[in-house]
Amino acid sequence: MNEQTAAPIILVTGKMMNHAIDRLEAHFRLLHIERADPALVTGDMRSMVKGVAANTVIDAAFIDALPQLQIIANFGVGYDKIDAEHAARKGVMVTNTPDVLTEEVADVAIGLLINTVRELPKAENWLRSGRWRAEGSYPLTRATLRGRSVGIFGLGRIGRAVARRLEAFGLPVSYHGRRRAEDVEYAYYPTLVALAEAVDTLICIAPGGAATRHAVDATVLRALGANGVIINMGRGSTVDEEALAAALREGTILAAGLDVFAEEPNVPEALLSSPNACLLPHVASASVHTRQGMAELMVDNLVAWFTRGTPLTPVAETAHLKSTGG
Ligand code: NAP
Ligand code: 8YV
Repeated sequence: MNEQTAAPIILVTGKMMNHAIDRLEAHFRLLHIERADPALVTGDMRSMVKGVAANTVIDAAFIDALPQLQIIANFGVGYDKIDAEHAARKGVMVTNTPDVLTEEVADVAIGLLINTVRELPKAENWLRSGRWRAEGSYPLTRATLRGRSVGIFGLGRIGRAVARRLEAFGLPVSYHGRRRAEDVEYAYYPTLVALAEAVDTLICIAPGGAATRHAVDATVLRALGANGVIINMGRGSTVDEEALAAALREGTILAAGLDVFAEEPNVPEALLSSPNACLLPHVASASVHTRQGMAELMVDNLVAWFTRGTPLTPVAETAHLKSTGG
């Protein structure tokens, strides 16, 4: 595939880091599109594009606009932006980037938890703005990690890495998912409300999509209680942001730490102005080390598909598909 004329054509959607582009260019011929909009698909794209390297939404209409498409390689482990069910129906493989970001994201989950509970960003601002010198020590934080009990919504690869860290912090862990995990001893709750009732700290690291949309709603927030802290690392869509802003405002819960939002990069004003929300711009995997690892796995999936007909990390919806070659 190094021979440029024989190399398959890959369409890169959205902005992709240079490391990914360099690795893609070593194996493929590339075309670029700003966003995956069927109206922007040219005749050349229609007739030649066999793979997509995706960093944008890829919906059914875009998949249909590329009749030669064989594979969509997503830059990221969460693939709620890709219509994987439609891809499966059309025989189009979808891959994601699991594992290579697990520990990094778990590190940031713990960092965000500590920042939220112990108010470290606000304390730093206190120092930088001269208030330490002018007014004295930063006020004692109302909250502490000590004595907390943590529930994890989505005990998958990242959820487990977070749980291992929490164990080292001496905090009890329990979880909710669609099924009990037989290989862990953490307490399992069959509903999210039951989990929220049992803990005072909820860490969400479940995938986005229809099945989890607004899973964290006003009822779950009430169940978490007045000492409650919620950390969302998964997807913004899993939390009802309006209900969350109201819960923060009214003291239904104590604080929230959010790395993800429903309409990124737009963050609701009610959260921006909330003094007890600690907000990050979706940075959990955003180190050079980890983003390069993700880029490599994304490209390796494309290379494996076009050289041997099976990708390294297919998503569940398309794992059964076989390459027909060509
Ligand atoms: P994973 O290993 O597939 O874990 C997902 C977990 O969620 C599984 O334990 C699954 O358990 C549970 N789950 C799935 N659907 C559910 C549902 N409808 N209700 C309740 N639980 C459900 O994935 P991962 O590698 O840990 O990544 C998890 C998510 O983190 C990604 O999908 C992505 O959205 C997010 N993420 C965010 C960042 C960031 O930068 N903030 C970075 C990486 C990943 P069951 O199958 O037993 O239900
Ligand atoms: C990335 C992520 O920020 O992997 C995921 O699911 O949310 C993050 O690692 C994102 O995919 C890159 O755009």
